[in-house]
Amino acid sequence: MNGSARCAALLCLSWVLSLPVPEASATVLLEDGFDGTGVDMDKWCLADPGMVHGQSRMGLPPVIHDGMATFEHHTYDPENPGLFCLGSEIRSRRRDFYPDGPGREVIEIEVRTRFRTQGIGGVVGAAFLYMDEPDSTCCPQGLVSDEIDMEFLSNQIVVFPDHVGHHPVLAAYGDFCGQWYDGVHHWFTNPTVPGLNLQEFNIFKLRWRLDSVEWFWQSPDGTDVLLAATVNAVPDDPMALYLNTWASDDYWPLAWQRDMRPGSPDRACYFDVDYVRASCIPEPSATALVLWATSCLVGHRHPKRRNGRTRSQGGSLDDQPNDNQELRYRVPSR
Ligand SMILES: [Ca+2]
Ligand SMILES: [Ca+2]
Repeated sequence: MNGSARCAALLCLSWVLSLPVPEASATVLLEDGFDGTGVDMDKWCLADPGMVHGQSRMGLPPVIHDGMATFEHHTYDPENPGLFCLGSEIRSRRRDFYPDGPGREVIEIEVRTRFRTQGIGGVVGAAFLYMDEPDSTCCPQGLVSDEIDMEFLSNQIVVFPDHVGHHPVLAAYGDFCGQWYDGVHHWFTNPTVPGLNLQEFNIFKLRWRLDSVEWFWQSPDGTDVLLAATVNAVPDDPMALYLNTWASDDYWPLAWQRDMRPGSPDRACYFDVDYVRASCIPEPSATALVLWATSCLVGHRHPKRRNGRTRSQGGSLDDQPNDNQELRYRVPSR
Protein backbone atom coordinates (compact mmCIF):
# COMPACT_ATOMS: atom_id res chain seq x y z
CA MET A 1 0.00 0.00 0.00
CA ASN A 2 1.50 3.30 -1.05
CA GLY A 3 1.37 6.45 1.01
CA SER A 4 -1.75 7.95 -0.52
CA ALA A 5 -3.62 4.64 -0.27
CA ARG A 6 -2.60 4.31 3.37
CA CYS A 7 -3.77 7.85 4.01
CA ALA A 8 -7.14 7.15 2.35
CA ALA A 9 -7.54 3.97 4.38
CA LEU A 10 -6.81 5.82 7.60
CA LEU A 11 -9.32 8.51 6.67
CA CYS A 12 -11.95 5.85 5.97
CA LEU A 13 -11.15 4.11 9.25
CA SER A 14 -11.43 7.32 11.24
CA TRP A 15 -14.74 8.06 9.50
CA VAL A 16 -16.10 4.60 10.36
CA LEU A 17 -14.98 4.94 13.96
CA SER A 18 -16.81 8.26 14.16
CA LEU A 19 -20.11 6.64 13.13
CA PRO A 20 -22.67 5.83 15.79
CA VAL A 21 -22.70 2.13 16.56
CA PRO A 22 -26.13 0.63 15.84
CA GLU A 23 -28.27 1.14 18.89
CA ALA A 24 -29.21 -1.94 20.87
CA SER A 25 -32.81 -1.50 21.92
CA ALA A 26 -34.49 -3.98 24.17
CA THR A 27 -37.83 -5.55 23.31
CA VAL A 28 -40.08 -6.17 26.27
CA LEU A 29 -41.52 -9.68 26.11
CA LEU A 30 -43.38 -9.63 29.42
CA GLU A 31 -43.85 -6.90 31.99
CA ASP A 32 -46.06 -6.68 35.05
CA GLY A 33 -46.09 -3.88 37.60
CA PHE A 34 -48.94 -5.60 39.47
CA ASP A 35 -51.06 -2.46 39.43
CA GLY A 36 -54.43 -4.18 39.26
CA THR A 37 -56.47 -6.01 41.86
CA GLY A 38 -55.75 -9.58 40.80
CA VAL A 39 -53.33 -11.74 38.88
CA ASP A 40 -53.33 -10.86 35.16
CA MET A 41 -54.32 -14.22 33.79
CA ASP A 42 -53.39 -13.17 30.26
CA LYS A 43 -49.79 -13.12 31.45
CA TRP A 44 -49.67 -15.72 34.22
CA CYS A 45 -50.87 -19.14 35.25
CA LEU A 46 -51.40 -20.13 38.85
CA ALA A 47 -49.67 -23.19 40.19
CA ASP A 48 -51.62 -26.40 40.47
CA PRO A 49 -52.87 -26.12 44.09
CA GLY A 50 -51.98 -29.78 44.58
CA MET A 51 -48.34 -29.25 43.72
CA VAL A 52 -46.05 -29.75 46.70
CA HIS A 53 -42.63 -28.20 46.71
CA GLY A 54 -40.41 -28.83 49.72
CA GLN A 55 -42.79 -28.62 52.67
CA SER A 56 -45.27 -26.34 50.91
CA ARG A 57 -48.41 -26.93 48.91
CA MET A 58 -48.49 -24.21 46.30
CA GLY A 59 -52.13 -23.40 46.91
CA LEU A 60 -52.08 -19.63 47.28
CA PRO A 61 -52.33 -17.13 44.45
CA PRO A 62 -50.26 -14.01 45.07
CA VAL A 63 -52.12 -11.06 46.56
CA ILE A 64 -52.07 -8.09 44.18
CA HIS A 65 -52.20 -4.85 46.17
CA ASP A 66 -50.64 -1.40 46.25
CA GLY A 67 -48.80 -2.02 42.99
CA MET A 68 -47.21 -5.23 44.21
CA ALA A 69 -47.63 -8.96 44.06
CA THR A 70 -47.19 -10.46 47.51
CA PHE A 71 -46.35 -14.14 47.62
CA GLU A 72 -47.42 -15.23 51.09
CA HIS A 73 -46.07 -18.23 52.91
CA HIS A 74 -48.01 -19.76 55.81
CA THR A 75 -47.26 -22.65 58.10
CA TYR A 76 -50.97 -23.43 58.47
CA ASP A 77 -52.80 -25.02 55.56
CA PRO A 78 -56.49 -25.20 56.52
CA GLU A 79 -57.07 -27.98 53.98
CA ASN A 80 -54.17 -30.07 55.26
CA PRO A 81 -53.45 -28.92 58.82
CA GLY A 82 -50.11 -30.15 60.06
CA LEU A 83 -49.36 -31.85 56.75
CA PHE A 84 -48.21 -29.03 54.52
CA CYS A 85 -47.28 -25.38 54.69
CA LEU A 86 -48.89 -23.09 52.12
CA GLY A 87 -46.79 -21.47 49.42
CA SER A 88 -47.53 -19.40 46.35
CA GLU A 89 -46.42 -19.50 42.74
CA ILE A 90 -47.18 -18.09 39.31
CA ARG A 91 -45.71 -19.01 35.94
CA SER A 92 -45.67 -16.92 32.80
CA ARG A 93 -47.93 -18.11 30.00
CA ARG A 94 -45.05 -17.48 27.67
CA ARG A 95 -42.59 -20.33 27.69
CA ASP A 96 -40.50 -19.06 24.83
CA PHE A 97 -37.89 -16.93 26.56
CA TYR A 98 -34.79 -17.87 24.64
CA PRO A 99 -31.72 -15.90 23.48
CA ASP A 100 -31.87 -17.17 19.91
CA GLY A 101 -30.58 -14.08 18.04
CA PRO A 102 -30.00 -12.29 15.79
CA GLY A 103 -31.53 -9.28 17.43
CA ARG A 104 -32.28 -11.19 20.61
CA GLU A 105 -28.90 -12.41 21.73
CA VAL A 106 -29.64 -11.71 25.39
CA ILE A 107 -32.68 -12.53 27.52
CA GLU A 108 -32.82 -10.22 30.51
CA ILE A 109 -35.04 -10.72 33.54
CA GLU A 110 -35.34 -7.75 35.87
CA VAL A 111 -37.24 -7.94 39.14
CA ARG A 112 -37.71 -5.62 42.12
CA THR A 113 -38.29 -7.58 45.29
CA ARG A 114 -38.42 -7.40 49.05
CA PHE A 115 -38.58 -10.22 51.58
CA ARG A 116 -40.63 -9.44 54.69
CA THR A 117 -39.46 -12.40 56.70
CA GLN A 118 -41.26 -11.56 59.95
CA GLY A 119 -38.31 -13.18 61.69
CA ILE A 120 -39.09 -16.57 60.16
CA GLY A 121 -36.39 -18.79 58.70
CA GLY A 122 -36.69 -21.68 56.28
CA VAL A 123 -38.60 -19.92 53.49
CA VAL A 124 -37.45 -19.29 49.92
CA GLY A 125 -38.58 -16.40 47.73
CA ALA A 126 -37.58 -16.73 44.10
CA ALA A 127 -37.67 -15.40 40.58
CA PHE A 128 -36.41 -17.89 38.01
CA LEU A 129 -36.56 -19.26 34.50
CA TYR A 130 -37.41 -22.92 34.15
CA MET A 131 -38.37 -25.68 31.74
CA ASP A 132 -38.44 -29.43 31.96
CA GLU A 133 -39.22 -32.33 29.71
CA PRO A 134 -39.66 -36.04 30.29
CA ASP A 135 -36.55 -38.15 30.00
CA SER A 136 -37.08 -41.77 30.82
CA THR A 137 -33.49 -42.77 30.19
CA CYS A 138 -31.83 -40.22 32.37
CA CYS A 139 -32.62 -39.67 35.94
CA PRO A 140 -34.47 -40.61 39.06
CA GLN A 141 -37.15 -37.98 38.68
CA GLY A 142 -37.67 -38.80 35.01
CA LEU A 143 -37.26 -35.18 33.96
CA VAL A 144 -34.44 -33.23 32.45
CA SER A 145 -34.55 -29.52 33.15
CA ASP A 146 -33.00 -26.14 32.44
CA GLU A 147 -33.19 -23.34 34.99
CA ILE A 148 -31.69 -19.97 36.00
CA ASP A 149 -32.35 -18.85 39.56
CA MET A 150 -32.43 -15.74 41.68
CA GLU A 151 -33.43 -17.06 45.08
CA PHE A 152 -33.54 -15.47 48.50
CA LEU A 153 -33.45 -17.47 51.71
CA SER A 154 -35.09 -16.16 54.84
CA ASN A 155 -32.58 -18.34 56.69
CA GLN A 156 -29.79 -16.11 55.48
CA ILE A 157 -31.63 -13.04 56.76
CA VAL A 158 -32.88 -14.08 60.18
CA VAL A 159 -31.08 -17.26 61.21
CA PHE A 160 -27.58 -16.56 59.96
CA PRO A 161 -27.53 -12.77 59.60
CA ASP A 162 -24.52 -11.24 57.95
CA HIS A 163 -23.91 -7.63 58.81
CA VAL A 164 -21.75 -7.07 55.74
CA GLY A 165 -24.58 -7.84 53.36
CA HIS A 166 -27.09 -10.51 52.46
CA HIS A 167 -26.60 -13.48 50.13
CA PRO A 168 -28.64 -14.21 47.02
CA VAL A 169 -28.63 -17.74 45.70
CA LEU A 170 -27.66 -17.67 42.03
CA ALA A 171 -27.73 -20.91 40.09
CA ALA A 172 -27.90 -22.29 36.58
CA TYR A 173 -28.96 -25.71 35.37
CA GLY A 174 -28.33 -27.11 31.89
CA ASP A 175 -29.82 -30.48 30.92
CA PHE A 176 -29.99 -31.23 34.61
CA CYS A 177 -31.13 -34.55 35.99
CA GLY A 178 -29.75 -34.75 39.47
CA GLN A 179 -26.08 -33.85 39.01
CA TRP A 180 -25.98 -31.35 41.88
CA TYR A 181 -22.96 -29.06 42.05
CA ASP A 182 -21.06 -30.81 39.25
CA GLY A 183 -20.36 -27.48 37.52
CA VAL A 184 -21.54 -28.89 34.21
CA HIS A 185 -25.26 -29.46 34.70
CA HIS A 186 -25.60 -27.44 37.90
CA TRP A 187 -23.68 -24.30 38.79
CA PHE A 188 -24.29 -22.49 42.07
CA THR A 189 -23.03 -19.51 44.01
CA ASN A 190 -24.19 -17.72 47.14
CA PRO A 191 -22.11 -14.54 47.29
CA THR A 192 -21.99 -12.02 50.08
CA VAL A 193 -23.13 -8.68 48.65
CA PRO A 194 -21.88 -5.77 50.76
CA GLY A 195 -24.69 -3.33 51.40
CA LEU A 196 -27.46 -5.68 50.27
CA ASN A 197 -30.47 -5.79 52.57
CA LEU A 198 -33.03 -8.27 51.25
CA GLN A 199 -35.68 -6.91 53.61
CA GLU A 200 -35.76 -3.71 51.58
CA PHE A 201 -36.64 -3.44 47.90
CA ASN A 202 -33.81 -4.36 45.55
CA ILE A 203 -33.52 -4.65 41.79
CA PHE A 204 -31.90 -7.82 40.47
CA LYS A 205 -31.23 -8.79 36.87
CA LEU A 206 -30.11 -11.90 35.12
CA ARG A 207 -28.77 -11.88 31.57
CA TRP A 208 -28.83 -15.12 29.67
CA ARG A 209 -26.84 -15.65 26.49
CA LEU A 210 -26.45 -19.00 24.79
CA ASP A 211 -22.92 -19.22 26.16
CA SER A 212 -23.20 -17.54 29.55
CA VAL A 213 -25.34 -16.29 32.40
CA GLU A 214 -24.72 -13.13 34.45
CA TRP A 215 -26.48 -11.80 37.53
CA PHE A 216 -26.57 -8.18 38.67
CA TRP A 217 -27.74 -6.19 41.68
CA GLN A 218 -28.53 -2.52 41.34
CA SER A 219 -26.62 -0.73 44.10
CA PRO A 220 -28.13 2.32 45.84
CA ASP A 221 -26.30 4.66 43.44
CA GLY A 222 -28.02 2.99 40.47
CA THR A 223 -25.03 0.98 39.26
CA ASP A 224 -25.56 -2.58 38.06
CA VAL A 225 -23.10 -4.57 40.15
CA LEU A 226 -22.05 -7.89 38.62
CA LEU A 227 -22.68 -10.52 41.27
CA ALA A 228 -21.70 -13.64 39.37
CA ALA A 229 -21.22 -15.10 35.91
CA THR A 230 -20.90 -18.59 34.53
CA VAL A 231 -20.26 -20.27 31.21
CA ASN A 232 -21.13 -23.65 32.72
CA ALA A 233 -24.55 -25.24 33.06
CA VAL A 234 -25.99 -22.68 30.65
CA PRO A 235 -29.56 -23.55 29.62
CA ASP A 236 -30.15 -24.30 25.95
CA ASP A 237 -33.93 -24.54 25.78
CA PRO A 238 -36.77 -21.97 25.87
CA MET A 239 -37.99 -21.37 29.40
CA ALA A 240 -40.87 -19.77 31.31
CA LEU A 241 -40.64 -17.24 34.12
CA TYR A 242 -41.71 -18.17 37.65
CA LEU A 243 -42.17 -16.28 40.92
CA ASN A 244 -42.78 -18.16 44.16
CA THR A 245 -42.41 -18.75 47.88
CA TRP A 246 -42.01 -22.13 49.56
CA ALA A 247 -40.38 -23.77 52.55
CA SER A 248 -37.50 -26.13 52.00
CA ASP A 249 -37.17 -29.44 53.73
CA ASP A 250 -33.86 -30.81 54.97
CA TYR A 251 -33.04 -31.96 51.43
CA TRP A 252 -31.58 -28.47 51.00
CA PRO A 253 -29.89 -27.71 54.33
CA LEU A 254 -28.92 -24.17 53.40
CA ALA A 255 -32.55 -23.18 53.02
CA TRP A 256 -34.05 -25.48 55.64
CA GLN A 257 -34.75 -24.40 59.19
CA ARG A 258 -35.62 -26.90 61.89
CA ASP A 259 -38.45 -24.81 63.35
CA MET A 260 -40.11 -24.30 59.97
CA ARG A 261 -42.78 -26.97 60.05
CA PRO A 262 -46.40 -27.22 58.94
CA GLY A 263 -48.94 -26.48 61.64
CA SER A 264 -50.52 -23.90 63.86
CA PRO A 265 -50.30 -21.31 65.13
CA ASP A 266 -49.87 -19.91 61.70
CA ARG A 267 -46.64 -18.10 60.99
CA ALA A 268 -46.61 -16.01 57.83
CA CYS A 269 -43.97 -14.19 55.83
CA TYR A 270 -44.17 -12.27 52.60
CA PHE A 271 -42.16 -12.03 49.38
CA ASP A 272 -43.13 -8.79 47.60
CA VAL A 273 -42.54 -8.22 43.89
CA ASP A 274 -42.96 -4.61 42.77
CA TYR A 275 -42.46 -5.46 39.10
CA VAL A 276 -40.89 -8.01 36.83
CA ARG A 277 -39.83 -7.57 33.24
CA ALA A 278 -38.50 -9.99 30.64
CA SER A 279 -36.76 -8.46 27.64
CA CYS A 280 -34.68 -9.57 24.72
CA ILE A 281 -31.72 -7.41 23.84
CA PRO A 282 -29.78 -7.34 20.59
CA GLU A 283 -26.08 -7.67 21.12
CA PRO A 284 -24.18 -7.57 17.82
CA SER A 285 -21.21 -9.90 17.78
CA ALA A 286 -17.72 -8.70 16.90
CA THR A 287 -18.16 -10.34 13.50
CA ALA A 288 -21.42 -8.50 12.93
CA LEU A 289 -19.79 -5.21 13.86
CA VAL A 290 -16.94 -5.82 11.39
CA LEU A 291 -19.46 -6.62 8.65
CA TRP A 292 -21.40 -3.51 9.53
CA ALA A 293 -18.24 -1.36 9.40
CA THR A 294 -17.26 -2.97 6.09
CA SER A 295 -20.68 -2.25 4.64
CA CYS A 296 -20.31 1.37 5.73
CA LEU A 297 -16.95 1.61 3.96
CA VAL A 298 -18.06 -0.15 0.80
CA GLY A 299 -21.40 1.54 0.53
CA HIS A 300 -20.32 4.92 1.90
CA ARG A 301 -23.63 5.25 3.63
CA HIS A 302 -24.81 5.53 7.14
CA PRO A 303 -26.06 2.32 8.66
CA LYS A 304 -29.77 1.92 8.94
CA ARG A 305 -31.01 1.89 12.44
CA ARG A 306 -32.82 -1.30 13.32
CA ASN A 307 -36.44 -0.60 12.52
CA GLY A 308 -38.58 -0.94 15.61
CA ARG A 309 -38.49 -3.96 17.81
CA THR A 310 -37.91 -7.57 17.11
CA ARG A 311 -40.61 -10.02 18.03
CA SER A 312 -40.59 -13.46 19.42
CA GLN A 313 -40.31 -15.90 16.55
CA GLY A 314 -43.42 -17.96 16.41
CA GLY A 315 -44.89 -16.49 19.59
CA SER A 316 -45.50 -18.59 22.60
CA LEU A 317 -44.69 -22.26 22.43
CA ASP A 318 -47.77 -22.94 24.49
CA ASP A 319 -50.45 -20.33 24.56
CA GLN A 320 -53.30 -22.69 25.28
CA PRO A 321 -55.00 -21.50 28.45
CA ASN A 322 -55.02 -24.91 30.07
CA ASP A 323 -54.26 -24.37 33.70
CA ASN A 324 -54.37 -28.04 34.54
CA GLN A 325 -51.41 -29.17 32.54
CA GLU A 326 -48.70 -26.67 32.96
CA LEU A 327 -46.88 -27.23 36.22
CA ARG A 328 -44.96 -30.36 36.67
CA TYR A 329 -43.21 -30.98 39.92
CA ARG A 330 -40.08 -28.96 40.10
CA VAL A 331 -36.75 -30.38 41.00
CA PRO A 332 -35.82 -28.69 44.29
CA SER A 333 -33.48 -25.84 43.62
CA ARG A 334 -30.45 -25.68 45.82
CA1 LIG B 1 -45.41 -2.09 40.96
CA1 LIG C 1 -31.63 -28.19 27.90
